[in-house]
Parts: sequence; structure tokens; C-alpha cells
Amino acid sequence: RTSGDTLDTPTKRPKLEDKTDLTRWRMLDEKGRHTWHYLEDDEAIERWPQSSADKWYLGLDTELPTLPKPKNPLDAVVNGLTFFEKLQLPSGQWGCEYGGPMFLLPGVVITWYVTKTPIPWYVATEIKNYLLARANPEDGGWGLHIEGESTVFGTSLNYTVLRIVGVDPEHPAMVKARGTLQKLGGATHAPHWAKFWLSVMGVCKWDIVNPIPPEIWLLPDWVPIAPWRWWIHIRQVFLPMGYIYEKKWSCEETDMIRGLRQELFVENWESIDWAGNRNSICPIDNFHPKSWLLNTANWFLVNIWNPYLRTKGIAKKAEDWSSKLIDMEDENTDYADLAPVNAAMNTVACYIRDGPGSYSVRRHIERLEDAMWVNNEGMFCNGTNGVQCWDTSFLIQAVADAGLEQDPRFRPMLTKALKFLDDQQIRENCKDQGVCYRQQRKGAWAFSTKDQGYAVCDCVSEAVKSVVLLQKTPGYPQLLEDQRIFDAIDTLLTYQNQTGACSSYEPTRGSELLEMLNAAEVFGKIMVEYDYVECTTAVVTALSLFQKHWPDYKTQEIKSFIGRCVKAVKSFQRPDGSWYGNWAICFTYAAMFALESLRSIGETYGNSSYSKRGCDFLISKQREDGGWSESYRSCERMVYTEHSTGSQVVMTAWALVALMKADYPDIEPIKKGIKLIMDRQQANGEWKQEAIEGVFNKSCMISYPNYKFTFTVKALGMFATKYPNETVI
Ligand code: LAN
Repeated sequence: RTSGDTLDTPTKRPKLEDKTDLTRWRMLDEKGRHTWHYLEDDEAIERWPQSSADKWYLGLDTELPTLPKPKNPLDAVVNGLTFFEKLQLPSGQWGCEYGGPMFLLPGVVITWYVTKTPIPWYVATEIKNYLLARANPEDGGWGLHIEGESTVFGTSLNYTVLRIVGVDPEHPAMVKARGTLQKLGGATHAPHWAKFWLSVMGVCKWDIVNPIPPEIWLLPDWVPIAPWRWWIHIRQVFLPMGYIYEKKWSCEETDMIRGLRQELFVENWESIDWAGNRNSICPIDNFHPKSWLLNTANWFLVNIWNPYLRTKGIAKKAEDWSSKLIDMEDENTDYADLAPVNAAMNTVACYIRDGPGSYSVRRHIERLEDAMWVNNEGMFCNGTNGVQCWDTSFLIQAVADAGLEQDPRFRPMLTKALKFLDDQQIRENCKDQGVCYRQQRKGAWAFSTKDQGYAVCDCVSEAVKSVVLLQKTPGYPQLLEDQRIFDAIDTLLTYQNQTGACSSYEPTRGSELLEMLNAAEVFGKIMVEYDYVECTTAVVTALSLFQKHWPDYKTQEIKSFIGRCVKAVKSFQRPDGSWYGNWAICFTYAAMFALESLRSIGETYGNSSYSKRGCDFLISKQREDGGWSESYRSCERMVYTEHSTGSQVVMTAWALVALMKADYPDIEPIKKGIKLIMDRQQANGEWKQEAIEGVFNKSCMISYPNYKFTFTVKALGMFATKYPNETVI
């Protein structure tokens, strides 16, 4: 399509069908890069048959055989692994949908629209199907995430997506969604990021967007609010947002955009007081209300700074520097970018700067594919470009916990997994890492792939543990020489905070007070890196395992690093014995890590009051049927909250791992939980999806579908090795 085409040319609009033929979808794995393809041509179908993994992702019958009924937990492990092995991808890792957040797809689809990227009919059709399937049944709206109540954020943006893919505004689902949006106050009451996207489309006017001053990037590094100190996801989103805000760029006006102006607002569009609605926000969206400080800063920027103080020179410098930083992010990741939020925004920034057809735009558009996913509900956008290194590491460790790493039956699967981690280790720091404020990453692993290339301390830890576990087992290839392991450890050793704990991508670089500048409204605790019990534990266990095999490498430094970490973990324990989990739901997940940290220094139920109180807390939450069940509400409310659908296998597995790590003295509650996991296993070895498992930023949930294999197998496997004579049937 050339830039001369208008977006409304009927032939260019995606054709919408009821549905696609799910048996024609294929997921292509190229060294861990995942992209989905729809085979319209019958011959192609013969050349490229659908794999078991494809079928599983799409909710089709995998046709995998019924396995012998387990007689004990180890049999259940073998069955689980037999099934999961069939889902392993050619490059040695596992794929999965990574949905949950409902604000990612709009970024991508709006980006396609404003860059005039054609949307194939099968993509449009499945996006429509996904959003219709995920509309809240009561009111037809969408929330921040799939289990959340309807918000203006979710509803205004996903309604817009449906319009872009071609759904008629008079479709009953659209009428219903519109009704809900109007009740919530309409798009004038949307949070900052929605107002931003709607302004890019020209559905809102830029005056409604609170300032995103790119000149903040000109602050010297010592300034306490300088953006290099912010959490990576916030600064990398703020960066292209600032660039686009500076340009006040909106796409070409079309009939659809004129339509949206009538559909998304309560007020008559022509008479909306845009500037007057900058701070309007629907109470349900307002998870983190703006502070007085941010409101004052916004007032100052709008009324004093922009009109009177901001010189052309400053504006130009800010724009140039932002543009350079955007380029550095794109180059460092081959345009994959940190996550689909900033990837979409960087695409628009490049489109504005480099124009349609430029390499930067074309490569971005290709790379946005990496985050798209299809399941039986339709097509959506994943939270990242996958969960490759993370899930692969957990699988390896789960097999080792079951003592099966030597078993020839699973050696090929594990060898492939090891090869994947070998291939995915990041071998070099970023070019000019200091200039673009990147953390050291040599020897690290990312959460997804090395193309994305962002080291996360717990991803490095889980991967290095997995590599060491296998390479120290006789018979596995020695793919990583010692120096590469040392590189990983050296990088890990850069991750400790003043508090002794570890964060995610970087050690904390700024004060929690920066939360006063949290402008996103919909998330909590996003401005800086915090101490996380999960990440801290991952580092502790990696360093401990390393020290066992290389006792002479940086001995003292590692020992005191571990000591400081565990001390921090203890200090995070709450009076009721629990720990708050940040990256999955919630107290159950955190307990698994905290109790493992304690164990790594020899503290268990019998000799440590911390461990004992942690176990007692978990036991107090065990349900009648032997399981555990926590709702995502725990994360928001910071109090343990039961899930309405009862026990969950994944949480039950976490709790059991925790209790076993702590050497909980009474086997009965553990047996009850193990029995529940075994009872829920299907005849072919799999477990079915239950409630959502993961979370970020306190308020947004995200799926980890492979946890129902990796953690169940881990719990069953640990049980089998710890109590080899127990049968549990
Ligand atoms: C993730 C996914 C992985 C997760 C763990 C490794 C599990 C965690 O222990 C450390 C933090 C990390 C890496 C993490 C951070 C935030 C992410 C990237 C996500 C939850 C996946 C999606 C989310 C990202 C912020 C989504 C985009 C949203 C914005 C607010 C920009």
C-alpha cells in the first residue's frame, strides 16, 4: 500500500469473516523467535503439517495418547513430561500464549492503522473474535486485564481496535460496549496512555494529554528524578511517548476517525474542553491517583514552561536526544524492543521521523509480529515476545528435582533445552551501554530471547542454574565453558541493592519518592526498581549452586552477597508470616521463594522461626481438598484473598514446593496437595488451564500457561525424591 491510499478506501479495509480455519494456523519457531502464519493454500498445508504444539496452543485436540495410570507421584511426573515433551519446539524451548493485559493489542493495532499497514483478513477476523470473546459478559466492556472489571482504558481502546479491524459500530457488541463506556464517563475520562493513543489517532486532541516533556532526558544524571533512574519499562515507554508528544502528531483524518469522535465521548466532540479534561479520570481506572506534586508539575509545564520558558534550542536538543535513544533501543534489540508497548510507540516515532517505507518502520512492523499470538478465542498480543528462556529453565530444574536428569528417556529433551540456553546466552554488553543507561549484561539471559536482550537478574539465575545442573550431570555436552558461567556470575554480582535484596532488570537507581511522578494512573509501584523476594531468591540459589561447583571463585564476595540477600528476605516477612509476591499470584508464589532462600542458608521449619512462620501461614490457607487457591485480588489488596473457583493446581504446587523446601515436618498436608495435583492430571499427562497465574505492577494480570507443567512436575518430583516410598493414591 502506498502512502497515498487513504485509510478508508473500502478495498483496503480488512475483510472480516466469522472465523478462520484453526487447522490452518502454524507457529514458526526460528531460534526462539515465534511468529504465526495462516496457510490459505492447501498445498502449503501438506508441506507444513500442524504440530502437536500448534494444536495445543489453538485448543485443538492434540491427539496425544492416553498414558498408563500413575501409581505414584513419580509416574505422574513421567506422564506430565511425556506430554510436555511433545510441545517442545525445534529450537529446544517451549512456546505459550502470554496474554492477560488488555492494553497491548490496542497499541499494536493502532500502530498498524496510523502507519497504514494492511491487516490481512485472517488477522482482522481473529482479533475481532478475541475481543468479542473477552468482552465482559455483564456490560460488554474490557478491563485492564482479562479478569478485571471494565474500565475506560480497556473499553475505549479495545472498542477502537474493533473499529479498525472493521466491526460495524451498530454491531450489538459495539452498542453494548459503547453504553458501558458512556456510563464510565467516555474517553475524556481515560487514563494517560489511552489519551495518548487516541490523540495519535486524532480521536482526541493533544491538549487532553498531560505533558510528556522529552526535555526531561536532558537532566544531568545526578538529578534525583532523571529518567535513567526510572524502572526500565517506564522510561522506555516515556521515551517514544515524549518524542511523539513533542511532535503532537496525529494520523490522517478518516471517516472511521470521525465516527470514533462521535462514538467514544459523552459530550459533543466539537464542544469538548480538551485541556479542561486532562485530569479527568474514571475512578475504576484510577488505581494510582496522581500526586499533588505531579499535578503541580503538570500545571507548571502547561502554563509556564511550555509557553514562556521553553526555547526552541531546548526543544530541538530534547527531540534529538530522544530520537538518538530510540535508535539505540532499536539497534540493541534489532527492533524487537523491550516489550510490545514501547515497540509500538517506537514504530510510530520512526514513522513520523523516517516516513513510510523506511527501513526502521518496515523492520518494526515485522518485529511487532513476534508478540502476536493465536488461540481458540482469537488473536491478541503477548506481554513480551515470549517466555522462552524462563520456561525452559524451569522445565530443566523440575526434571532435576524429580531426579530424572540421568534418565535416558528425557535426555534428548533436556539436551535440546540445554542447547537452547547455550544459544541464547547474551555474549556481549550493549554497544555504548553507559550512554543508553543499560545494565551490564555479558553472560546473561533475558526472559524471552537474546534478541530482546534485556538481562533480568532472576532470568539469568534460573538459566545459569539449569545449565550448571545439566553440565554437571555425567553425559551432557559441555556447551558453556567455565568462563561463560563466570560471565553470568559476574553480571549477577552487579545486581545487589543497598538493602541487600535484588530487583528485576537493574539494581534500584532512584528513590521510591519518584512514585509521586507516576503518571500512568492504572499501575502501582512502577517508577523505580523495588526489592523483590522472588528475584532475590533466584540470585541466592544461583550463587549457592555456583559456589558448590566453583568454591574458589570470588568466594568471600559471593558469601557475603548471599548473606545480605537472605537477611533482606527475612526483613520482608510480614507479621502473619507471609511474603508479598510481585510477579505471580501472590503470597503463595512468594512463599515458595522466601522459604527456598532460607533453606539455602540451612534455615528450615525445625530451626528457624522465619521458616516456621512462613509454613504456618501457608498451612493456614490450605483448603479442605488439599489445594491452595489465591485470587489476583491478593496482589491489589495486599491481603490473601481466595479465588472464587477453588483450588488451583499451580498454586498448590507452589505451596507444596515451599513446604518441602522448608522440611515441613508433617507429611499429611503435603500428601493431600500432591493427591489433588495427581487427581487433576488428564489421561494424556497434561493439566488443564485454570485461573490466571501472573501479575505485574500490582494491578495487571498475565498468563503463564506453562506453569501448570513446570511447577506441578517440580512439586511431584520433589515429593517423589523426598518420600520415595509414598504412593499417594
Ligand atoms: C515481566 C515478565 C517476567 C518477569 C519475571 C522474570 C517473572 C520477574 O521475576 C521479573 C520481572 C519480569 C521480567 C517482567 C517485568 C514486567 C513485564 C515485562 C512482565 C510482567 C511481562 C510484561 C510486563 C511489561 C511491563 C508489560 C508492558 C507494560 C508496561 C507497564 C510498559
